[in-house]
Amino acid sequence: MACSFLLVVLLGAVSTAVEVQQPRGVPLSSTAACPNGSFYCVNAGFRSFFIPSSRINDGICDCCDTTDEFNSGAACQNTCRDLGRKEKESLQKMAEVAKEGFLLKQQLIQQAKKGLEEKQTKVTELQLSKKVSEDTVEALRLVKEVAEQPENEAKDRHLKAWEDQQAVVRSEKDKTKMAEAFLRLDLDADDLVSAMELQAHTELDPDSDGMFTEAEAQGLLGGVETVDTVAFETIWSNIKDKYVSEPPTEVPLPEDPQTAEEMREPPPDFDSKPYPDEDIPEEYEDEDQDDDQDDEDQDDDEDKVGPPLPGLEGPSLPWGTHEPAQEDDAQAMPPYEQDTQGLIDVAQKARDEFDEAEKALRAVDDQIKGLEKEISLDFGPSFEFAYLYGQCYDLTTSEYIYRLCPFNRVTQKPKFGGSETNLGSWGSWSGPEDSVYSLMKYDHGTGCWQGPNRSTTMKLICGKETEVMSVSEPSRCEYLMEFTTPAVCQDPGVESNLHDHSEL
Ligand code: MAN
Repeated sequence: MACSFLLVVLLGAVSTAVEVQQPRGVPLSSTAACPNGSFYCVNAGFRSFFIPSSRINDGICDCCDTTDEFNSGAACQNTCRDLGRKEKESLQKMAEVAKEGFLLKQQLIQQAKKGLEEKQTKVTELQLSKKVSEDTVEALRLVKEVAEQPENEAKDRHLKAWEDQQAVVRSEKDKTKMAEAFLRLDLDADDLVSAMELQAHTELDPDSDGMFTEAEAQGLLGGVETVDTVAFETIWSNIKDKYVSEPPTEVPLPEDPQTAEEMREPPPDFDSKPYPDEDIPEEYEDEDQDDDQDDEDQDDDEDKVGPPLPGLEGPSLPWGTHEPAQEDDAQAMPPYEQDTQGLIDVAQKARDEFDEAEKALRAVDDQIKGLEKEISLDFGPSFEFAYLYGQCYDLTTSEYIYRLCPFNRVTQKPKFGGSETNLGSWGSWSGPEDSVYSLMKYDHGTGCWQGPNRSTTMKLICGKETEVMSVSEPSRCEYLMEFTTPAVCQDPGVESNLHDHSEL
């Protein structure tokens, strides 16, 4: 409809050489009266563009040259020159940034190439150093193994001696208990334990049915009526786990002084020294001197086996610790002898040196791996992005602190406390085919509740500074970061998008 005016309305005054009379709303190159229902804003001094014909004379100034509102009475001002000037300034500014950025980019490229060469040289050096380190580790491993053999033998000897001594202590303790048990069981002090005497200890009832019969007692005695101290040794091993030392409620005390005297003597047939003295390892021999102390310590043990009976204090153990004052397990192994300790010290030194060498080798290896990884990354056609490696850039918004570590990862941390969220790890360059290095994709970040794993697209924009300009979340858990860097600045002489119509 609006186009019906077009052919009849010409621009008014033809006052200057640059002003052209033309049909309103039709580009000079077109002869159609109303091309595709569009109206052409010439916008001299700014950019020409089409608007839908429906916007003609709608009271809103669409063309900066006011030509769309020729019959609506709208008071439009021609702002084209102003807009053109501003756009020109802005484009000029961008061109300056691009120019400076492009210069910076050249420096980055030079640095990156130098850095790459240095890294390659470093890898070669480190590989040589790794070989030396490996040889050192192997040599020190041998030294260590040679030193550890006598060390282990000496430690084993020490441990064995300690265990043997512990076994003697346990055996002596058991014999003491056995002797005491015999005396307690032998109620009539005739040096024999009978089935009837055994019956007084109802805890020994084999079937624990509350009826400890004489036949059961005899069974425990091996089918005989009585056993002497020698035969009791066999019986003892069968009953000792159940036996409790508390004397029966009525213990008939021997009245005959002769018998009482005999009771003070240790039972004659128990061998209180089952191991010959010469078997005692030297390192434990001097413990004999501790007898007094040991005698005092014995009280603890006696609490467990009942009050001491006359004649039971005596059986001395071969290594001097003739009564364990406490549970066997609670006793600490004595310190190593000087010779053994010397061997341990030598072996320990060899171990420390070996560990150090291994650590040094690992460090060299890690360095090589790190450099090889860096060298293998795609830092752009001229390594212009290499300088971003190992760096991190933060942007704080009202809610979060975003951190971008190029070629590594992107994170989001709540500003007022809370844990960090991974917004993606370095994935790949992902710009369009003609500008692959304009976008970076970081993916496989922290899972989003009922959504995808978080990911970030980083848009690289030419700038003199390297910084994160903005962060947005266009779709839930999919982030977009705008990042300026000189590395994407193009040679400003090559292309220009400036369509300056100010000459029109
Ligand atoms: C967190 C942040 C947000 C994200 C939601 C999704 O709050 O990572 O960016 O949108 O989780 O639940």
